[in-house]
Amino acid sequence: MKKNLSAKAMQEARELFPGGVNSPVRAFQSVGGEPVVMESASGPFLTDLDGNVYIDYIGSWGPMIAGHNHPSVVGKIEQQLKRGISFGTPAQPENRLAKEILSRMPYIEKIRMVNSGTEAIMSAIRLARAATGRELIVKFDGGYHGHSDSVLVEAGSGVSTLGLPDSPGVPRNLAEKSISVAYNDNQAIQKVFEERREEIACVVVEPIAGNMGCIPASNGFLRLLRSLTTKYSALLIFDEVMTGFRVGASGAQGLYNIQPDLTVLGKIIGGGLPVGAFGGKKHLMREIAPDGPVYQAGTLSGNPLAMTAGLATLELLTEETYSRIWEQTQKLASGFEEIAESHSVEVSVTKVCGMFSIFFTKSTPKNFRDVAASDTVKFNRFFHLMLNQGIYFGPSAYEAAFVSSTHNQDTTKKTLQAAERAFAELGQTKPKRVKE
Ligand code: KE4
Repeated sequence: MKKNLSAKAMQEARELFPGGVNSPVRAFQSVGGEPVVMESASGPFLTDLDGNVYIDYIGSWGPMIAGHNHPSVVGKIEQQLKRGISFGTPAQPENRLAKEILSRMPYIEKIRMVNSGTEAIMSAIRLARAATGRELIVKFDGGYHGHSDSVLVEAGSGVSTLGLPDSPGVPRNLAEKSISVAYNDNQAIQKVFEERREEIACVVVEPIAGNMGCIPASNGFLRLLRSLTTKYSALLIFDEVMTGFRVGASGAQGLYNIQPDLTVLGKIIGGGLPVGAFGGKKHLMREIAPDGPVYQAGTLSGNPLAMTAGLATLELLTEETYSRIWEQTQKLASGFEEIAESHSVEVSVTKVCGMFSIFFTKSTPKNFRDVAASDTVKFNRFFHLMLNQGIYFGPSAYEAAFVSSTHNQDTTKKTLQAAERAFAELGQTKPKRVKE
């Protein structure tokens, strides 16, 4: 594949942005090699500056569940564009999107729109601390909730020792107000509540983790979080920035049928334009300014174009659409497992509707430590073997892959044919024909 225009563009970008990017994962530092610079996208495809076409499993990290540039989404954005880009006043597009979200997520009675998942989580944590009068935040190792200080903490040495800053610049005394424990570990979370129950303002969890690869929570684990937070008057915050309207019509809370106190959304609800949101029970949300004293604001919050793109995307997500997405997700996952096995390459593939991950390890990872113990070097080789055949996965073993409603049996077949060659290379065996 010719990539000299991408290389040239990256050379210029490195003079403009840290790492040549505006978000670290895009720099390929985890997988090595040179990032590819995209020129355009349509449906399940990305096209780079050199004209190479890729089947896209990033989907802009989740938002493009209806495929890139879906005509209906583009058309509705164009209509709104003619009426105005941003007013800084209340406007109808925000009402329309909020009504659609509340109709799909009955546990959200009131919502506040913001501009990113990070901002939504940061605001939800502020609300939880205000509503409970407590300060301690509990999160999970491998859980990613954006880059606000309170959630950029890593696990302390012991189970419930204080959090350590996960980045320079995060004040130690703030990091100490957060604890990070193992995901899917009932004993660990019970121990935290035994020792610190009076201090805990909230538990923040990805009900289906997507930032250590795709790792669904066990049903019992989420039910335990719900019972502990209820028992000790802490708030349960579901971070559904990634899973919201991806894994099903009502997100993960619909799949597990568990009611969080607050839900955080992003990605899909903006249809590819900057967005975030947090919402929950009315008695909590009325603490948010200007109804209540908890301050939260944003110049472009509720931006008419983002609201329009989000609503247009949600309107395309019917039960039939989800079943098509789930069908291709399952075909991809089982195809990867079969092909890897035929070349004696140990993989474990996790999947939920619209999301999957390929881990180079025998047993299915249940938490961050399991993922870190998998063969990430082999993942990196797999990533490049696929990229060079026009299949674009997230450039990190700790990211999920995303399936849109425009992926179909043809893109699945082409992806599995590429996987046949990639696993043959990894297993040093001969590639076989992928059955039709
Ligand atoms: P943003 O601030 O990036 O809009 O959202 C942060 C966030 C919050 N919660 C969850 C569960 C998320 O997955 C994210 C962001 N996801 C990453 C992908 N792993 C975005 C990609 C990136 O950082 O470039």
